[in-house]
Amino acid sequence: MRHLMTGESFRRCGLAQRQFIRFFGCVLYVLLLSSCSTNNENGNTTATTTVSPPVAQELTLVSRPPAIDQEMKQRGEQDQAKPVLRVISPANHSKINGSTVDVRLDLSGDLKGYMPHKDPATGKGNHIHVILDNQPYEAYYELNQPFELRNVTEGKHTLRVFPSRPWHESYKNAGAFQMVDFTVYGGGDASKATTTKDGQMMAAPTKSPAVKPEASKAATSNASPTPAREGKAMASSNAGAVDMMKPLLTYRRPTGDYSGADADSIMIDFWLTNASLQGQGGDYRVRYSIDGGTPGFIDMWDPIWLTGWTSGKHTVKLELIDKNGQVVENGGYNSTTREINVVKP
Ligand SMILES: [Cu+2]
Repeated sequence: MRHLMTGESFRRCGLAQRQFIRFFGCVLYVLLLSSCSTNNENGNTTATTTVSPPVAQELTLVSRPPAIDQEMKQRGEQDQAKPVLRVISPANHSKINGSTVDVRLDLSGDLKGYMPHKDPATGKGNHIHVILDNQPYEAYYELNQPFELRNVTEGKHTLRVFPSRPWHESYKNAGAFQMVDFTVYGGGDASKATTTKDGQMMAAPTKSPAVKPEASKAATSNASPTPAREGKAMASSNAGAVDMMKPLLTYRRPTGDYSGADADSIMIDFWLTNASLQGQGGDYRVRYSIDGGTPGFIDMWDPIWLTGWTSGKHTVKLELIDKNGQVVENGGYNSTTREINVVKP
């Protein structure tokens, strides 16, 4: 009897406890919800926290910004040029000893005055985009001397090059894009410091943290009294299993930092090889997604501009997809995500 009573009271007690826990849980949940929404509101109004993105972002497609239209007019017929590049070095399928790879290019074709050169006053100008493997591109301005890819790791690599305008929109005529592969023996060691030709330290060991592009660029520009060659200490990477005969999407822009007027509308630009898009009678589409959001599609091979960016870091994903919406496999290059940093006043 006593036994039963104890058992029953125990069960009752257990029931009461469970109900209490449930009730308390609900109260906690409601409290959490309200505190979350309060935090969000604070985040929205101050916008100084590092939450990315801090506010909802609504991007809109816009046409080429008027400032660029104006610049195009001032350039005369240059934007109708059909520049043709040829990679002299590294030769396709070549073997290279050591971690520095000289890129030498030959530019020909119907140039209409197009010539890569950095204007010292503005720091801008026509340039060539140089892409090692599937890393972000590097800008190469003065073709009379080679561009040095430094600290290139051992193994197989791809190099992609194509001419660009000062606002980083690429020329898309036949022959503008070139791609080669090469293999490095005794390449760069990620644990060793990268130095300039004079042996001057230009970057800390790339192990951790990775070399910051801005830091190495700054170091290059004032490395020595004699103007240093254009070049860049490369991040560690190797070629994907790319088939040069298969459809290939080359991610170009956006990349890096955007501030001031540059952050108003940001261009997505890419190169397409062995594929035509559905708006031009082909089978393929380019799918883009910002911050992992609802994807958009590009069916004509032209740059697009998106406006409405909020301050902070954003990811941009660009993919080449087939009729069935599947990413076209080609060494992993046809699906690329880059992080950009937008700074708005
Ligand atoms: Cu560029």
